[in-house]
Parts: sequence; C-alpha cells; structure tokens
Amino acid sequence: MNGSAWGSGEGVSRRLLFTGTFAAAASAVTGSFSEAAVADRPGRARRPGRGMALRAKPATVSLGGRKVATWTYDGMVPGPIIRATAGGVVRARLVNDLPAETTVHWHGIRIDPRMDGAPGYTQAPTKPGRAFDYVFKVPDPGTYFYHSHVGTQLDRGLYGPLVVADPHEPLGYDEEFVVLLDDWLDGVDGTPDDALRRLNSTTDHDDTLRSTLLGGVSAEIRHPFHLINGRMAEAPEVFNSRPGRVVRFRVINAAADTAYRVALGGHRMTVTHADGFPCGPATVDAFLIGMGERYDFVTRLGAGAFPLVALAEGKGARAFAIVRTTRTARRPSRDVKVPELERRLLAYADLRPRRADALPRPSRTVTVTLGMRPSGNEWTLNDRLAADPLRVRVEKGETIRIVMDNTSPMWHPMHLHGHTFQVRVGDRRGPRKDTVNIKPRERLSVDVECDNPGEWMFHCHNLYHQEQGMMGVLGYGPPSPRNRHMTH
Ligand SMILES: [Cu+2]
Repeated sequence: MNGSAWGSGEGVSRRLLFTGTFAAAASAVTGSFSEAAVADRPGRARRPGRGMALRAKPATVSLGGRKVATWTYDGMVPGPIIRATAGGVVRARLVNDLPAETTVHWHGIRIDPRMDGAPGYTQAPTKPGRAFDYVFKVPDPGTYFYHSHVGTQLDRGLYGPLVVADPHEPLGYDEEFVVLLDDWLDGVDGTPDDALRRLNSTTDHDDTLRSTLLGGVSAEIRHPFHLINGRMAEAPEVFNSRPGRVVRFRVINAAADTAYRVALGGHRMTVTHADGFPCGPATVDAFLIGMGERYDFVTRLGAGAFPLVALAEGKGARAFAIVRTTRTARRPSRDVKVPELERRLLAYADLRPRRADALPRPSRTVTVTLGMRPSGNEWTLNDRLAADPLRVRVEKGETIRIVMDNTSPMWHPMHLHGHTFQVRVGDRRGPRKDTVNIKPRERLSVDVECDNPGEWMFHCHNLYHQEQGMMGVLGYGPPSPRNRHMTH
C-alpha cells in the first residue's frame, strides 16, 4: 500500500501547528502539541488523500530549561498528537531518517498484528532511509500512545499521544488536555544505550531508589529530568482554561523507568478511564501510574493557577505543569507543597468495569513467574529470557487466566500487545487494561479473551527490564517459522 491513497503528503499540510503555550490557549484540545487528525469516519473510509507522515529523525530539541540532541518524530518531543475516531482508520507513513532500524508500536490498540510494530514478532523493522505505511482500524475509543519498539529507542524522544475519540462520547466535559509524562536522560547522561551498558556492567545497583508504594526498589536509573509534554519543571507546560470548567485530563506515562504519583493541587480528581477503557467513576486525590499505563480523570477547575505534579516514585524528583484559569493568579512554584499527593490514592479495586466490558469466564489458568537472576541484570518470565522466550500458547476463541507471580525484588508493569485483559480484583472482575503493575511478592491475575490471532509481545514495560530479558510471547496455535521475523 502506498502512493495514491496518500494524496502526496496532503495530510501533513493539513496539520494545525501550535507552538508555545499561548497558542495552546487558542485550542481547547491540543495543549502545545501539533495536531494531526487522521481518522476516517466509518462509512467515509474511501475518501482519498487522508493520512499523515511521521518522520523519525535526529533533532536538537528544547526541553524548556535545556537543549538536547535526541531522536524524535517530526523534530519534536513529544511527537504530534494523533487523533482518530473509534471505528475509523489511522494511516500513518513512518519515514525512517534515523541512523538505525525502527518501528512504531501503537500501545494499547487491538490492532492487526502486521501493524503492531513489534520487530521480529509481527513485522520486520524499517531500515534507515526506508518507509512503512501503518494502516489500521482503531476499534475502541480511549487514550493511547505510540512509540518505537526497537531496543532502547523509547527512552529517546520517540513517543507521542494517540487519542481515539468516541463518536458517542457519554462523558460530559468542556475541554480536554493531554498530559504526557516522561523520564529523560538522552543527550544529558549519554544515550539510553549507554545507560543500558552501564546497568549491564554493574552488580552494584542504586538501591536508594525506593518507594513504599511500589514495595521496595522502584527503579533502575536516576534520570536527570522529568517532563510533562516535553517540558522541564523550570519552564513548565501551562494548560489555560477558565474557572468552573469541567476538564478531562488524559494522562499517559511514556517513561522508561519511572512510576509517577499524580495530583492536581487544590482539586480532587474523578478517574473515568483506565488504559482507554471506561470505568468507575472513582473520586480520589492522586493516582500512581506505571510505565505504559494511562488514566483519564475529570475535574471542575477552581479559580487560580494550580500545580499539576507527577512525583517520580523513589527518585526524589518530580515533573510539573501549571493549570491556569485566571490571568492574575500567582504562578505556583515548582517545589510547592501539594498535600493531595499524600491523601486518598487510587487503587485498582476502585476501578469498576462497565458490564459491557466483562470478559467470559476463563477455561484454564497459566502461571507466569516474574523473576530475577542473581546478577540483578536479567529479568525472566518462567525463568526464560527474551532470546529464548516464554511462549504462552493459546487457541482462538478461548479465554485464559494468566496468574502473574512476582518472585523478584522489584515491581513490574506488565504489558500485553493486541488485547486488553481484565484485571482480577480479589474474586471479582476489575478494570479492563493492557498494562498492570505487579509489586514484589504479589500475585495478580488477568483474564485474556483470545480473539486476535497473532504472535503478541507480553513484556515488562520497564524498558531496561525488557532489554534485560523480560519479554515473552502470547501466540496462537503452534509456533511456526512464519510467525517469527514476518516480513511485510
Ligand atoms: Cu520489570
């Protein structure tokens, strides 16, 4: 697929570019991102000329207080917001101007396996100088993101938000903001590859990175910066609104190695969606969000300027942005105390699924043990590493229960491609999710309806654990050579 359907880059010229935080005020929904609307609405899918290009390339970008050389989509961090409508089609041409192979993974989307961006599993990576056309249906509304799935590229600037609108949106709100969280080291402490090499060559890990919420050692690497929408706390993102407005925040954790505790000073938050799926509502003061997770919350804004903070768990640092509803209010300082962080915290048990999202009862159980080898540099699934991965074999049409038993001394945000599972909360059905945090010594079960045949990555979304082996497969039927290194 190429050529005519793309209308010679028309999609790119249709982009509305917003730069800086003042321009963001002009648009109710974009923050300071550029926006690329790429959906074909159902029934209009044959309209020609729709689509967009996504150019992966090295660039020097400003994080606010500092410029860094990194790898980006379209020269910006984060990459452009991609907006689609549920039931529509996304057409995005990846153009690879990096000096390395790359892919785009559409995190959380129930996708055609050939479009999943999982190198060596469902597609070959795209070589430097080449392009690949991602064309896929987005069946479910919600908050998602896209990122490279090659090596440590996610810990560069290769990520951006993917928002799928609900054509029958039941939630009432006046406007929405996307809040993309990230930990940053690229171009400051070398590259993520350097960080991985350092990690692999030491047995003396930094065990001061601890969080009681996460049950002990919380992280592997002390990233120097924590960002909201690509901005450091020194020059924060400002979300401009008006007093009394009901605002939907779409919060995405695109970090490599950091869980964040998120709160909006002076406000409670009503969590309405987990990993894109409606649930709750649950009114809390703060929530913990692991790598790869997303939460949507709504709140009615007061009058003033409020800190939106994301505490980097166990790292003694935080990301910071400002929500402003009056022009004259004094700007909160980036180290302002936010008591909401210490108050009522969201738990998975608070997230009640809709009846429509209940999955069938599972017919069997598979146990997956999350482990660590004694070096502390290899993370395993049933004692296997990525090079010779655990393969959970399933058949189309069955529902299985995966019991994840964490015997390792760290927590893991486990992510399954191509599906959303149902988290078990005690003996009842919990939220539909695609990424779930499992603390040390915890056992947590998820039910998976096997309705999307393919070879799907099942892995820890701590990027460094993933690169240190914590990668398995959920595969349909007997493994076949065709399933590995599938070409396009
Ligand atoms: Cu992990």
